[in-house]
Amino acid sequence: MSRFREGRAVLARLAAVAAVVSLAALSGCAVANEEQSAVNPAGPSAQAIDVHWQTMLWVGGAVWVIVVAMTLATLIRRRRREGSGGRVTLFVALAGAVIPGAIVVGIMAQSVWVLQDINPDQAAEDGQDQAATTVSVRGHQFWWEVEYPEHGVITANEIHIPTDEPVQVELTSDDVVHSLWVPELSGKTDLIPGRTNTMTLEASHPGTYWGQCAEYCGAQHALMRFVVVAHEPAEFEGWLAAQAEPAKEPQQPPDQPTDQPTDQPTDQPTDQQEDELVAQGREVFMSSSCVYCHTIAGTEAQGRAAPDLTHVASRETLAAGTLPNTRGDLAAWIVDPQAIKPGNEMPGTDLEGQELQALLAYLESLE
Ligand code: HEC
Ligand SMILES: [Cu+2]
Repeated sequence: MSRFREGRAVLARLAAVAAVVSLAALSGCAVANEEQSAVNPAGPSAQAIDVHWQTMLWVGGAVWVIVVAMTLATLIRRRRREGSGGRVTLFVALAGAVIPGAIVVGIMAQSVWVLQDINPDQAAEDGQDQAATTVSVRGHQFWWEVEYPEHGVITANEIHIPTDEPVQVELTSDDVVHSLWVPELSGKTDLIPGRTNTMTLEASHPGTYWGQCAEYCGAQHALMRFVVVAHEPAEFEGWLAAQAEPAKEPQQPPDQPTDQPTDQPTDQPTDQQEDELVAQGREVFMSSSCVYCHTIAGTEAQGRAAPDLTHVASRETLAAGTLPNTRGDLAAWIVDPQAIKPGNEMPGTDLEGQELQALLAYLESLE
């Protein structure tokens, strides 16, 4: 085989490999998790980013097709035409420098414009809709503290916002660098210890949008998830008001025995039995180590190292999107959080039986 033929065979093989790899990469995009898709924008920032992404995809795709077609044409065409030096030089200048240069400058200009567009400081300077709601988010290994400073509300792993209104989000971190990303609503912004970054979240429709820590922050980085819940504005006000309330105190069971004997065997606990269980669970919580890390507003539990549990039962998930918030999963979490999310900051407990049941009943009453 001549040198020339050999070279062509190698080139052809390379082109085939490149084509297969590109197709595989593209199909990877197509099966991306539907819950966190940047190409399914649900707010203005994500929309601007999506337009930019589509531009890069289609322009880049067109360049790729043209280059591959020309490579194949060169491989198939055997004879080199002589005497067309001038045209070749022009072609090299256009296709090698002028056109790629124009594409790169165009895409850069668009990306600068998109960055300006989604920058909250820029929006404020332009006097565009000033954010009426401010949320502070503090990153922790491996969960999110969410505070509404003007309303005295603290929650965790859920950011509730009203629809059709830019919400200013102030970001900082307690330990290492994290990054907040809700692909359907906006781009990523880092949470950095000792400084405050701002971003805007805006959702055009009510719904639940999944987000994710997007900066590797330790063993459980992948289980540092959260949701943004967008409400109609009136519903949002209702949510804020409910969250601003201190925790519901258990009903004290009446001292006088009622006409219904409590030891009567039933499958379902009566309301009174449930109330007693909840009151007992409050005791268990307040006399356990839980109080050193967790706050339950209106009680003596005022720890700040862990998610606020004042309204934990109103949340959709436990441990930053790791588990659904059901009684069974709550029990599994409390008994052995290290088995579920190894390396997280919560130790296990040896509570069991009646005490555990009571604790679960109490936590589930915290709506
Ligand atoms: C040393 C501190 C510490 C102690 C003690 C502790 N926790 Fe936690 N707890 C945490 C941390 C940190 C998290 C968040 C873990 C994560 O998601 O990475 C957490 C998460 C939770 C959650 C999930 C909250 C949510 O919204 O995701 C519940 C419920 C909970 N703890 C209950 C308890 C109970 C009940 C006790 C006492 C038996 C207890 N914890 C003791 C630190 C602690
Ligand atoms: Cu993180």
